[in-house]
Amino acid sequence: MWLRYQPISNEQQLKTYRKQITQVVAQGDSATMQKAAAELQRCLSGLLAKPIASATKNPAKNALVIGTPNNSTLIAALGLNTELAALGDEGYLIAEQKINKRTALVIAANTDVGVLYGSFHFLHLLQTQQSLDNLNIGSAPKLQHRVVNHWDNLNRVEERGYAGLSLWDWGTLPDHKSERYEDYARINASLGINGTVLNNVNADPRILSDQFLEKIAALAYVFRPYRIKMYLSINYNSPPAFGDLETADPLDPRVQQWWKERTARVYKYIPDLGGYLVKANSEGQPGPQDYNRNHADGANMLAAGQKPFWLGVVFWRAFVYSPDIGDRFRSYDEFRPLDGKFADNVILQVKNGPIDFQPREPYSALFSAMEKTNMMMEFQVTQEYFGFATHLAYQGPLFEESLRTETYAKGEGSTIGNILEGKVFKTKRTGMAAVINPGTDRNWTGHPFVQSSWYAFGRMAWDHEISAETAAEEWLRMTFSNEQKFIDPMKELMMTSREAGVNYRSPLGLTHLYSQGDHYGPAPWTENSERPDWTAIYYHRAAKDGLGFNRTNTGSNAIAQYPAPLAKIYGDVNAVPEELLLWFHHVSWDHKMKSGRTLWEELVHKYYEGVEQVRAMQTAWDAQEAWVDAARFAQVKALLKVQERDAIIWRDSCVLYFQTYSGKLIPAGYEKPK
Ligand code: GCW
Repeated sequence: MWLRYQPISNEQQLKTYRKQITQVVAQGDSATMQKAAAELQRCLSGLLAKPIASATKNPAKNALVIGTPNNSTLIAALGLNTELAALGDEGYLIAEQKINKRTALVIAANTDVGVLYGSFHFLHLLQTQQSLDNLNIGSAPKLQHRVVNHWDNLNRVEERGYAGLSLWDWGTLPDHKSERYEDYARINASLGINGTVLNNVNADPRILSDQFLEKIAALAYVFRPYRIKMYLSINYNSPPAFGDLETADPLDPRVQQWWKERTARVYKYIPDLGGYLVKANSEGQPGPQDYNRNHADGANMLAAGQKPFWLGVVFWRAFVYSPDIGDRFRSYDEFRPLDGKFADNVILQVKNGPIDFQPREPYSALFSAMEKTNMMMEFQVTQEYFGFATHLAYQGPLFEESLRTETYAKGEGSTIGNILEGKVFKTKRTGMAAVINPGTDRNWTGHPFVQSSWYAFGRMAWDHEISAETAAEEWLRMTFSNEQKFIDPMKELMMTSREAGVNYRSPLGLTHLYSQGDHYGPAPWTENSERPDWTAIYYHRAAKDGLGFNRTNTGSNAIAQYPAPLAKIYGDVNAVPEELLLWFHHVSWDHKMKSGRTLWEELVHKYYEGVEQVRAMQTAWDAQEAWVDAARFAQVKALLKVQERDAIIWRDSCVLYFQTYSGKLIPAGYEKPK
């Protein structure tokens, strides 16, 4: 991962750093402070290629002094109160200071976890070979809940995992605590991630049994010093599943009492539990609607069970869609009427798009519609729709595109990022989650570049204004090499990789052309399934007269879910961004595109462009052998070859299939389908 701590290769830089950091001085003795000091020791010894001294007092010249005004007399004496006041409970300050008239570098915060985050930031500076002269960095997270989600089943098979079996070895917990658990905590804490949901949202009720709680408590113990809170996905029907009641009706007092008691038991095992995550009435999961109640009834009942305890919240997922309606684009219809009805410790967890983690989606209209509801983002790092852990598809650009989308909910500046931050609707609780994929694979994520999406997610959860490009560059420097000749082409490769994935699968706003079930290869021809919205023809609506799903007022009118200025843009076939064209419009094959090509020609062009982009990625990677170790070089090279093969399959399947409707030739100049 990005915590490799290899020696600094630039000799001049190494000499300078060695002079600038002579010693680590830490005074607080909490577990978190000890972890911060240990991480600095471990990293500095690696980067500076020599052991580094540590002390608890009398800093030498050029010492690195870490602590809070409460746990360190050295920090308290600096009188940094004004600077620290602005940084809250998790922020930090990294600055050059004088201590006893000697120059020192200081990592100061209001809390121990702030010091830990500051320590990781400081290490990033060295890992990316930045200057330490005149340091004065203040940073605080913009969102409160920065959470990773695991879709791990209790039998260790991961739903949409693709990187081996689940990290959580339930069979040997709680007695054996694999050292990977702590490394996992370090990886997350290095980004400021402060929560994890261990188990699949398609939740097994047994997660709340004493047998599992004991195991979870052991993991919570490992994560605690890194201030990573434990959350659990719960099954809504737990009371009947445990055999205690015949109902899970949220308005039944026996059910309410059951959850209070069970939750009290959970807090006995994990006193600082963060709360529950719930997938209800979605894809066959049970929920309050089974008892003729709504999502707010269900969420609030669980939230009430949390309230007597420490800061507990309920993350209630908005990923619902019903087969009976004409347009799956409609979790909006279920949730919008409930705006303002959710308890204050409920946070609605909303996927970035209205359908399902597709290579490109417009934003979920809930973000601009739920003014009185806490909401958090759900992104996907695991590449369910991006070629699993086989294709290279850095998700940073997708996250950035989503977070920077202007919704106009309250005029300009109402970006998704600002809504999440609570700046637009003044909501109290904020957050961002991502479904990640680490498993027993030695490199954690299967494809080494999936790590980069985890990294970008963490950085953007801390600060949604960090760009995909910045995150890519940081990750490359820490994970591979600081060599500029490597960084520049690799950054370009990463920045193109998501768009390549869009182009060879579903360009111009097409969506969900996957073979059903596995979500890997193409099957735009799927038409028979138990549900109409589980077919591909439902999404693309290809016909002799054209292509695309009409969501304007002459179609499903889903466009009306968006604020008026945006609905106007999306609703106008000439104003809608072409990358979303077929999401919102059914367009004739001869429709003129901005390039001057017809829709048909543009579609072919994009599919072919996607394959060419993968080939360019191959060429760029092949030129990097000098900067990458042999194992990773060979692995990525081989995977890119598979990706090229798959991209061609996607291109040819889709182009030839759509050709049966357009009835037009593939324009001259493109290679023959294989
Ligand atoms: O995209 C769908 C996936 C399911 C997943 C579901 C969800 C966990 O195909 O595998 O289930 O989304 O997000 O709940």
